[in-house]
Amino acid sequence: MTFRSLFVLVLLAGCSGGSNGSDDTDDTTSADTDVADTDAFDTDVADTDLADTDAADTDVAPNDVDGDGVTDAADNCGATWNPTQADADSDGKGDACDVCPNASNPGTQGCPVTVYDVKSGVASVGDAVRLSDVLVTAVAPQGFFVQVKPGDLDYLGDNFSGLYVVPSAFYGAGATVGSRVSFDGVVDDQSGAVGVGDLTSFVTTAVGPEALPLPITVTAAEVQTGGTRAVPLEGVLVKLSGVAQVTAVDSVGLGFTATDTTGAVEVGALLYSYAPPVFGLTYADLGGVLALRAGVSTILPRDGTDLILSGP
Ligand SMILES: [Ca+2]
Ligand SMILES: [Ca+2]
Ligand SMILES: [Ca+2]
Repeated sequence: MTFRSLFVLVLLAGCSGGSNGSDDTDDTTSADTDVADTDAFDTDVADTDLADTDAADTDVAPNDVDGDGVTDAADNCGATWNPTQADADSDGKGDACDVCPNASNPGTQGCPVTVYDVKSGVASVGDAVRLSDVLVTAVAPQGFFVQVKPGDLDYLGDNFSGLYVVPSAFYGAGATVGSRVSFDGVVDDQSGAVGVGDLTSFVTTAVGPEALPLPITVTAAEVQTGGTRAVPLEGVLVKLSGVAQVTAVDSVGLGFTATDTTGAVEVGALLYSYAPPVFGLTYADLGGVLALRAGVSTILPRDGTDLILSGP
């Protein structure tokens, strides 16, 4: 018998003993089983099971959910495997999970964005964002509109230049028309229009009041619900180019339908309680902030200068 054959025989004998061979009645005692299972030759199932439930295997997971070797409490991306913990902007959010890895935004501070980013979809609903030095164009009972105006460093045109901001319980109250403000908040879907809400900071950077951007001249057809400019100019100051007539009056509130030669658009009183509209009245000037209200593209006059009756 060669040495190799002898080795195999010994191995087989070991397995037989570990699997409760009938020739070994002592195997049912705990002492005997323990010895067999820790035998160097023993590769049976029982031994593997013991290894899987031993302390070394289960100690790692509870406080390092992503298994990157950094405990949850110290991990700068607790749910993302990033053993190097690289954090280029040193804001405490690791590069692997930092939405803006090169723009410091510690804590609840949002990533720096422009109004255009929010309105054109560069930033997504749910993103924490920071808007800086934007101009307040109108103040509503429960929020305010901001807009980028020609001459601003980040001005990129009329489209997607305005949005509505909903303050939180602690931040955003007290915005005034013509002031510049900076704030952190979350991109939200405001009944179909994209804006910013849930503010986590708010500061007035310049009281002003600064001159507001001139209204964009539009037709009713362009800004009515589904019109070609209704979405791009949502949140932007607009003004109808021609005379508009009251062709329908809402049964509740002061809302009405204004019709020019191109189409009909809804007008609402969110920002200004004007005199009740009368069917057939005509306005030489009709303007305000264009806003999607309950799914309806609506012009919101800000004051008397946005609603000027025509002729006698
Ligand atoms: Ca970890
Ligand atoms: Ca991690
Ligand atoms: Ca970072």
